[in-house]
This record gives sequence, structure tokens and C-alpha cells, in this order.
Amino acid sequence: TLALANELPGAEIIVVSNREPYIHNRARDGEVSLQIPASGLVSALEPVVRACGGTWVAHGSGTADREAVDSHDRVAVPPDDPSYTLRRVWLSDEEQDGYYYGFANEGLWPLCHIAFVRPVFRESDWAMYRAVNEKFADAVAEEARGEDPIILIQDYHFALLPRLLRQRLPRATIITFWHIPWPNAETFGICPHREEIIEGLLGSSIVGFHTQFHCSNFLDAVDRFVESRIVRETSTVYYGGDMTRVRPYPISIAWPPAALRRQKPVPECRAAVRERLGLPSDIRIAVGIERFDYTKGIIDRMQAVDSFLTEHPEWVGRFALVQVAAPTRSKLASYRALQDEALALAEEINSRHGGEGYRPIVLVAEHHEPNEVYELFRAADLCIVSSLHDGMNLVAKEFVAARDDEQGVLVLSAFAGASRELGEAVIVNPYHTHAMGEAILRALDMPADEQRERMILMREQVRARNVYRWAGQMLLDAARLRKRERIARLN
Ligand code: GDG
Repeated sequence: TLALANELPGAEIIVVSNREPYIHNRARDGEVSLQIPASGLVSALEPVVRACGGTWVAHGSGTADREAVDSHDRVAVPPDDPSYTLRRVWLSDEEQDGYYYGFANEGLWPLCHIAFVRPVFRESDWAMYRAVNEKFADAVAEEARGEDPIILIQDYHFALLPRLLRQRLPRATIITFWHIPWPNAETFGICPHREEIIEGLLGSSIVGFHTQFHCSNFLDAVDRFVESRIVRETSTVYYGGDMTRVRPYPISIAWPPAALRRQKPVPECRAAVRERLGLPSDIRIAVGIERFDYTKGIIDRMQAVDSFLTEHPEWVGRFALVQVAAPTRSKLASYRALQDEALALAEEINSRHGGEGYRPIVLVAEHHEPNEVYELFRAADLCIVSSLHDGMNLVAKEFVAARDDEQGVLVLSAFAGASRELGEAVIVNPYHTHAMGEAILRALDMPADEQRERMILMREQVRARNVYRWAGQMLLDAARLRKRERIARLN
């Protein structure tokens, strides 16, 4: 942080995301409680903004958010140690339906994940998406004190925002990070608004993705759908009068993670979790933790457990999958259908392999506190991340960070960005049910020495390439750009 402050003397930092890092809710008893949302983006970015200060602009979504506001829709956060300003933007139900549920989550989310859920593009959603991007552009311009802030735009909700901000603040340094995959050009091409989306993003000084693969896909889409000049060697796009660099910044977690500080030793976590879930003390467990989303391969993971128990019946009664799935986007039919399907499948598998108090699949469809999440990671013999497609996946990195005992096996989808960095995991294809079942067996049989060797390498990777480095690298690139621009203006 100190080095960064030297590189960016007096720079003003503004982060924009849909989700706010602190949600104020009023409970039935009238008490206001503070919720920290289950989102990869917030887990990754919040520690950085805490360290740098500045302003975070986001949609105010909590039932008591408006009451928590001091003046002009601003509030100082975190509440117990105020270190930056949260500026809330208020959206009507109609705006939220069109921009968030509609265009962003029924259009762009399935489009970019190639998850075989057909993307839906409604004209009315697109109109709302454009209007909300304008609304955020006004809010950011209002918050900016100087002419050249550094603006960090987060995610697929704001593809049009970079260009709208470039018009309002021509000298700003705009860094846009796309947290989900960017599909190949052919797939992206089915989006009816592909040109506008690409032109919008090219208002950025830098566009970032998790992997080089997603950067290349983006450059291919630029090449195919807009008139521009691309220099592949430096990954730079010249479009109109603008120059945009396209760079990989693999996201990560804070090291050490805050929730690890309050954890008991691993044997105590193992005992506590087994007791709380009513499982025998000697049972081996796998954990899965995520938002209840169809890209995460929750159904496929349960099918793999089914295949494993069918092929290796000696494990019946000795192994269980503990699946935590926090409900998300439940307003959308595709999400409700997944929840129903998963509950029914868990019941069906449990009735076939279970009995006498034994359930091979323990499905808890509730949000958990970070402490409980880390306790589960520490209690587990293996963690299964079986995303069908995932930008990065922070759960994989959190599991590795949680295991300071250097034990435990990570079973990881080849289609999560994290598999590029965590090669010592047992890498699986979640579409290959039988092979994933065999991977579970391999993980359960893995000797302690081998677990340790693999875990040490993965922990080293997550420690060295932590979230401070992710944000730091983006800000250092911004600093270099600003210096170059200053020199160019001198000539
Ligand atoms: C997007 C991209 C990319 C989950 N359930 C609970 C809970 N979580 C936390 C996890 C983790 C976070 O939510 C999920 O992060 P992921 O990265 O795995 O996934 P997405 O939310 O889809 O995030 C993804 C990420 O953005 C960052 O760029 O990696 O590819 O899809 O931190 O621990 N946390 C709590 N209770 C839960 O029940 N407290």
C-alpha cells in the first residue's frame, strides 16, 4: 500500500460496482443489522479499498440503507473503522428488473458463461441497462473532486459506463475489470448489442480479465465487430481517438484471510462441524460452497457423488458431501428451477444410498457467515469446485488459505480460471460424471505426504499472488499510464 501511495501521489480512487460492500437491513424486531454479501467481487475488492481509501459507488439495496445515510446518500464505512465513503445509487423496481435481472443476469451472464442456459435479450431490458449505466455515470461524475480520478469499474453490469465516463471526464484513468469469462467471438456475436457493448468497454484506459484466454477472446470480438486497429503484441486497441490496453489480472483473496484469525485448530473444527450436522465423528467429508448458481455445477457434483457411491459401495456410510448453497437471484425462473432440481436430486440420492440416519448429501441452502465457511473448509477432507465455467473462482483459493495444517485435497474444474494457477489440485471435467466420481476416490485415498506437497505449492501461489497484488498491479499500470500521459502533454 505504501509503495502504491508513492506511485499515485494524491490520486483520487473511485470504485463502481452494482453490489454494495455493506448492506443495512431492518429485522422483524426492528433492529438494524449489517450484512456483508456473498460475492466474489466484494470479498476481493473490499480489503483493497479499505487500505487505499476513496469512494465506492454502488446500488443501495438493503431495507434500512436509506436510514443509514448521513448526507447526500453517503455513508462512511466500515462502521467500526470508517476508512472510505460509500455512495449509494437508488434504483426503482423497474430499473432493477430491466438492468440487473434482465439484461445483466438473463442476457450477459449466460452469454458469457456458455452454460447452456439460453441468454434472453429483451429490448426493454436493454433500454433500462442503458439508463442505469447513465445514472451511475452521473453519480460518479458528481463524486469526482478533480478532473483526473482513477475509476475502477467492476463487472458486466457496467459495459457502457466506461464510454459514458470518458465523455464526462476525458482525463480520468478508467480501469474496467470484467469478473466473468469473455466467450469466443462467435458466441459473443449472438448478443444483439455486441457493437455498443464493445464500444462502451473501449472507453476504458485498461480492460482487465482473469486470464490471458479471456483477453484473447475479447480482442477477437473487437477485431470481428468494430472498426479498430489492434496491436496484438502489446494487447492494445486503437479505436476512434482512444487507446485501450487489454490485460490479465488474476484476482485472489486477502492473505491471510481475516476469517482465519478466529479459527480453532483443525481437529476441533472437524469435530464441531460433524456434531452440528449430526454426522458420525469418523465420517470423511467433501464440501461445496457457493451461491446457488447454474454455472457452479452443483447438480453435476451431486451426480458424481452418486456415481462414486454406486461404483464404490464400500464408501456408503463413510462419506458425505456437505453442500452449502446461498440462495441468489431467486427472482429468475432459471435460478428457482435449479434450486428445485438440486433439492429433489439430493433427496433422491439420499433415499437410494442413505438410511439409518445416514445422508450422503447434506444440502444446506442458506447464507453462512464467513467464520462458518472457514470452519467448514477446515473440517473437510476435500473441497469440490466443479464450475461448468467460471471467471476465476475464489472458493478454491479460500479452501487452500484455510488449510494451514497443509492437509486436504482440492478437486477443481478445468473450466474455472483458478485451474490455471492451482495446477496441484485434482483437475476434473465436471461434464464427465464418472471421472469426477473417480477423482473423489483418488482424493479420499491420497496419502498425507502427497496432500501436503500439493497443498504447500498451492498455498505458496495464493499467498504470493494475493488480492493486494491483483489491485496493486492494476493501480501500478494506471500510475505508469498517467506518467506517460503527463510526459506526452509536455511535448
Ligand atoms: C464472480 C465470478 C470470480 C459463497 N457462499 C457463501 C459465501 N460465499 C463466498 C465465497 C467466495 C464468494 O462468495 C464467491 O466467489 P466466487 O469467486 O467463487 O464466485 P462468484 O460470486 O460467482 O464471483 C468469479 C469472482 O467474481 C471474483 O472476480 O472469481 O469467477 O463468477 O468468497 O466464500 N460467503 C458467505 N456465506 C455463504 O454462504 N459468507
